[in-house]
Amino acid sequence: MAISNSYLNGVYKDLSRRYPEQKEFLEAVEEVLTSLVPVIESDDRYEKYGIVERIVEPERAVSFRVSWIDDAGKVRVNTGYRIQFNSAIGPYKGGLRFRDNVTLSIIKFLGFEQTFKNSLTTLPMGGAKGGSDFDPKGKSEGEIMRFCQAFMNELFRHIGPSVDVPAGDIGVGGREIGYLFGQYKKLANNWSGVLTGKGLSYGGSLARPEATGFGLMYFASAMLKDAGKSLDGSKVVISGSGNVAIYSCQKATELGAKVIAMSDSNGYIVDENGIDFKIIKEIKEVKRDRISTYLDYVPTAKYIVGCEGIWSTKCDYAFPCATQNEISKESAELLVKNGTKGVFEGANMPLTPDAIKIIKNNGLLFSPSKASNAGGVAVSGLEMSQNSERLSWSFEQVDGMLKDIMENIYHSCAMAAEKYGMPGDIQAGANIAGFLKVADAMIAQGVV
Ligand code: NDP
Ligand code: 2IT
Repeated sequence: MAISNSYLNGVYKDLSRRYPEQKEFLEAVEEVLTSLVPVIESDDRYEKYGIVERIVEPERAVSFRVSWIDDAGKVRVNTGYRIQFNSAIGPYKGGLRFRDNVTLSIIKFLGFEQTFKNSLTTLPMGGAKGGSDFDPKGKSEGEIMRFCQAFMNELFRHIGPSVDVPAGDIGVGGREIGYLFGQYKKLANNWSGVLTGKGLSYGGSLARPEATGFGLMYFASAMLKDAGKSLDGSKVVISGSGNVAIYSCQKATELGAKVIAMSDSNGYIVDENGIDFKIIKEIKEVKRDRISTYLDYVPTAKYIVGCEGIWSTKCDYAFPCATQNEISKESAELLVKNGTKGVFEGANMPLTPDAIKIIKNNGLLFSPSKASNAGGVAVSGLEMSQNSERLSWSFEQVDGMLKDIMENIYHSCAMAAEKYGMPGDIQAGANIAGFLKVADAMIAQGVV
């Protein structure tokens, strides 16, 4: 369906002509541009200064060869990427994803989304994303370290504390950030906060591991409060069992919800008594094992093969925290049929466009990832501040700031939606509020 504004539609059509194979990137751009119709129609400066055609094109995109040697002595080659999308409001900032399905399209969609997400946090951070089609799963410690070093051998010349500050994402956690940081320091001969998500003993921030999951629940709580509802006493389903999912499970439980299902890419577990996040942490962060082994700890739980089936579990609120497009139209229909009252995105773009339509048309609450998962990058921004002033703040201080930031994001999305005639539409509000700050900075800085 065409976007109902000729300028926006023209930009989108031109982009689809140039990058027809970049499915995820085009999906993300279409979603944002569709929300911007009332903004473009109420202010002609955005068209006059070519803001939309500039904002959909990365300022710089680097693709590079990563060569490393596996434990058997064989030379292996992967593709590395860093897409520096937009630096209007601050240095490029965004995670690195290591997973076998990584493509240029996926990194571009993530970098594009990051630009608006970072703007919503109110902290001075531009948008970027990077990664590689390397999957740490099943690799030895030595292989992971050698891969991270080889990746940084190229990346180091493109980053810096006031240039571009990468962090983690799927497949990149504290362990990988440590190896990447060590190699950066060696090559650059410079000890600076060039990555976030660092270990506590070398410049990391308290509450960064928890930030995305905790932030998601702070955001959902603010949205539910406005709707006269609460997580307390509710049944919740969270997909994934990685960084975002684990700390979402912890905070949801602390707020009185019962988390009854979680998954990995092989299948999902159901525990009607409430999943203990400490067990998931042990399985995934310490043993690096499969979620099916939850049954060794809780024999009364159930394990079902296949990950998308998790959305057939009856719950009050759903939190997709695994990966893009994990909720299809059919899964969205199941959620509606089962009486789910809200869907809050923890992963980036976990609902397909059709699934979002079904959720919204049936009156469920819906929060888009660029708003509700902004807690991770927000605390990354706070880690950068702490590194700059060479101090470290207490857990309570960082967690308190995170909660304030997430509540502010919710209110600024709600206000933008209201102002542009779409009250309650947090998806549109997030796109508009995120866009305005970046677009106004781009206008002020001229055509560059
Ligand atoms: P992790 O690598 O820590 O965890 C990813 C989890 O998702 C793993 O449990 C993985 O299982 C599972 N998974 C992957 N694909 C599927 C699938 N198709 N169905 C079910 N489970 C699947 O990544 P993160 O938790 O860091 O990231 C999760 C999502 O959150 C991503 O979309 C990421 O972009 C987003 N995000 C992350 C932030 C962060 O700070 N880390 C911040 C904001 C967003 P398996 O073990 O089988 O691979
Ligand atoms: O998608 C995301 O916001 C992240 N993976 C976190 C990025 C960051 O720089 O902390």
